[in-house]
Amino acid sequence: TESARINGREVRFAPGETVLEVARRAGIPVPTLCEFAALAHRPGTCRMCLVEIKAPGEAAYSLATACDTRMTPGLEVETRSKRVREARKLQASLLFADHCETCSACARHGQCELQDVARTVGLDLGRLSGRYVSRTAEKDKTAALVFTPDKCIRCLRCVEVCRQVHGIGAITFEGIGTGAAVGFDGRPWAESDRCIQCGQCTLVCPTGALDVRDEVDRALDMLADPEIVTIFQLAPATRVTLPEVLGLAPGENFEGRMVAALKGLGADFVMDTRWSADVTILEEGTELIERLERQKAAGTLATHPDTMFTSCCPGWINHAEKSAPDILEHVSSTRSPQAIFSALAKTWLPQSLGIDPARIRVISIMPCTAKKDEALRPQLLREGEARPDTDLVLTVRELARLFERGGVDAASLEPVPFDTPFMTQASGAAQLFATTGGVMEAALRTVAALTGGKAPANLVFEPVRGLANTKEATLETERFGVLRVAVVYGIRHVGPLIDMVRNGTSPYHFIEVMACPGGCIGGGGTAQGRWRTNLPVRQQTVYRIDEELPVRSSHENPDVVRLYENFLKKPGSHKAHELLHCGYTD
Ligand code: HC0
Ligand code: SF4
Repeated sequence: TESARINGREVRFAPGETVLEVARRAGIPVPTLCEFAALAHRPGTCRMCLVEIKAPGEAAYSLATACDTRMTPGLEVETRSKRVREARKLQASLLFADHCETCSACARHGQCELQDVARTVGLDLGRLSGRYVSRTAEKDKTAALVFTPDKCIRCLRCVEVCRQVHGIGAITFEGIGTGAAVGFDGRPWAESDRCIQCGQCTLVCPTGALDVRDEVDRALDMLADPEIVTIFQLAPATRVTLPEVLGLAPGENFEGRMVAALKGLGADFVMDTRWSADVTILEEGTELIERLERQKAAGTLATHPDTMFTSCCPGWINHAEKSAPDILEHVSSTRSPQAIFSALAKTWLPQSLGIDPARIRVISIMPCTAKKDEALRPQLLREGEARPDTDLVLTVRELARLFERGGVDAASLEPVPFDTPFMTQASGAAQLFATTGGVMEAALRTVAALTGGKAPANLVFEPVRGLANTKEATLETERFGVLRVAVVYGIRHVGPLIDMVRNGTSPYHFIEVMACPGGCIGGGGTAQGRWRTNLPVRQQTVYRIDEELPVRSSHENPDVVRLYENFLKKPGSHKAHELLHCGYTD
């Protein structure tokens, strides 16, 4: 290591480190806006990290951006001189010159990185404030997301996250002067032929420029209407991602407190998407086994597998439809657990409990923004129905707002169990859906049991665990010999697998795809800013919940067995196809 000085204090550093990295490690905060460490993103555009530097032999200090200036031996760095403070203050006021200051009505109010920087530098608004805000810029909305151009500070974090995670470049930098902002190929966002609505860009945006469409008031209206029976479904990942949105540390299962808070707000039923994840495994597993039987009969099972992709991630489905429609025949027709839950909440549940289905509103709580988009898919409309089975989808961030607006403090409540014996009981396998590899592990547990497969004694399939982008595993079965599977997240990493399936060289019988880093625990509806750093803890919490549940495999869930006995007859039945499967748009 080499040595340099920051504010007169000696610091050690490794060659190649930036002034910002060394300062951070030394506990010396430097304000930043465009820089995002987890993406190694440091375009130097916001210029908030200005410091003074002087190399050995130089007579005077000069200003430099700490994020993209490399530390050199003997460098003298000043982070709080008067010149530095004045320069940062000026830079901040330039950022506010074309920033629309409707802060009190902004979703990020109170946890906005631009507000934080303004406070750090002691912003003096002066004559520039709001002077160059574009008067024509309008909000650009999709079913799930909202872009407010005059809140964009041109940090390009969103461009980078979309490029690094998905490699599809759905969001780009457009326009000039004060009109410059990110955009979507010059068209309205909803008409992008690349964006998959994953919401990753909303996780890294430092201001309220990119965010989820706020539908909290619609939920409050439904809760307040005495004619409406509200049924909430809580997605597998929501219980492990809510704590961070509430400002707490990750690592706890918040399920019981979520139920308590929703009941406190007047929810009629609070149920569990994990239950329908178990149903998904029975339908998708049956579909897989039927496909394998056909390949066995044709003699192609070992040589030319007819690969099947999972279908539960709506970001992945959007991508397949927009950019790889020719492989849709390889995508499972089984609906996602969200859609399966809602279809049964509008049919089996009211029939069993004697409720008029017309009074029911299903509200999903999801870690995902694309689930709002999925809920509106025309393929999920039941015949003769005008209203989608899933009436409303709230992300975890909106759930926190629902609690705040509704006046409940979820963190302080005593945990309460789910509502009825219907549609709440879940296996550990269903909890695993929350993370990359989890749908696969759940499927392997059940497929092994149904085909004479060799599952590990503790039911933990290690090769599909962890946070690697791409994973592989095999399962030895009596009925089909060795089955090969793959697990992938990030659209960037699914490309090579799509190519293999296209050109007939895929060795895989089954592939799980999730769009977001780490799967749903890294979904676009979770806590902003903490992207990636907290994924390992969220994932370990998921694994722990699986181990704690008495039933570990989907086909052993007694409430799912009852669903088939009383209503659907068997997995893959005519009725199951009508309610629990769907087609796609190519
Ligand atoms: Fe997921 Fe799902 S696991 S996509 O990640 O399959 O959003 O949590 O709800 O539908 O169950 C998200 C999470 C779900 C669905 C389930 C699947
Ligand atoms: Fe890219 Fe996802 Fe944002 Fe669309 S929603 S622009 S795909 S990061």
